[in-house]
Amino acid sequence: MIESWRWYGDLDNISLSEISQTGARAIVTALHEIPYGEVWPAQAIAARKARIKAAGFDWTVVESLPVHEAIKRGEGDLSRLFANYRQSMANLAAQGVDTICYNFMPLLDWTRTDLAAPVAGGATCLRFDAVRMCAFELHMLGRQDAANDYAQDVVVKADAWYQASSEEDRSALLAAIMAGIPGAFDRYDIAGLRQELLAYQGIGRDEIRTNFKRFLDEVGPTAEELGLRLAVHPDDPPRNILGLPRIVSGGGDLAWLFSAYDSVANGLTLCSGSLGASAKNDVPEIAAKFADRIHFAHLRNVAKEPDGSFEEAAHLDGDTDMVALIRVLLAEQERRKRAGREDHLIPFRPDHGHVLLSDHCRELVAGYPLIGRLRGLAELRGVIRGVTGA
Ligand code: DNO
Repeated sequence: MIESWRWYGDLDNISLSEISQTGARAIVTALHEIPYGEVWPAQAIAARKARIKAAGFDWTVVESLPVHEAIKRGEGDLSRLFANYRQSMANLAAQGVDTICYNFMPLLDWTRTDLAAPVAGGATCLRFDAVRMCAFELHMLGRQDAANDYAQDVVVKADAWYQASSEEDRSALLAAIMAGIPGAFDRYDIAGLRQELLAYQGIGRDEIRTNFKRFLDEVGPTAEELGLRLAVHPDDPPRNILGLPRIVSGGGDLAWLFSAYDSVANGLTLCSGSLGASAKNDVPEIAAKFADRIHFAHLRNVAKEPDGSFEEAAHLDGDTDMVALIRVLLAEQERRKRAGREDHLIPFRPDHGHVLLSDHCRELVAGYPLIGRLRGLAELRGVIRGVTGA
């Protein structure tokens, strides 16, 4: 497997030379400074590639090439947005960036309610708390229907949390929920969020599926021509958020997605933490079922709670059997190798990580600490070497 590391370019306080000390050999990045929907210029991609190469890394996976909200909503004349996406794909392909991670989550990307939940010994982790998410939706956003999306006892606890909360608690909650949106664009306040939700009115699961299929029909053939692989990132968490349908949440969704546009170019970012946050998902089983569509892997773990809350566990702890998952990925690599594929190695990155030790002393992108991910990478590397016997 190819050890990779997510780097946010100039928005990242972690330098490429620090990353080289982790032993990772590939960088996963994006031109986060370019607004969604605009073309990624060939020169900007080439400059980023050269900078990464000069630091001794390869750049073959882009995370993410974002899909504009208008495409997810299927709104208006989308020809310019599709053409721009295809042009960015061509510009990436010209630089040898051949794997495109993206998502089709409406409005928000990964969603947590707490960016610094305590872990024994002084570390912190990311947490999704069903009670606080419910409080946010019901009381801060005023979305009455949210009561149907949570168990009754969660709704009761959410009322209590809100009544007892301070202004500071509420703004920390909003900031945590917004933290998943990468790059510098599109963070919302409550009024902005309400406005954006209005734009999704009347758009249900079927409509989002139709719009997703349309996107694949528009960009899939280009991916095939250019030799690119599209790798959709599953919903995180795998449940509807703010009442907006999420349609890449489990095995059934993936089966639909891969048949909606049946091509190996239409593939998956196997994110064990996202899929693993639903009790319905057996991650190693899902990985085995769709192995030939896995173009990239995010490896991390979560510990789930009965009410739908979960916390990010250390990479080898939590509910997903990471060793079993890695066995599946290694078996798929072997299959590709036997089939004569030169590019049989699957890139993966240690996803997220606890904030550990000196991580507390610097400002870092939420979820992406240096030491926490270094620990994750070291543990995953150990499992991979152990399983392969190398
Ligand atoms: C979270 C990430 C996601 C991912 C996007 C891909 O840490 O895994 O934000 O980059 O969903 O489009």
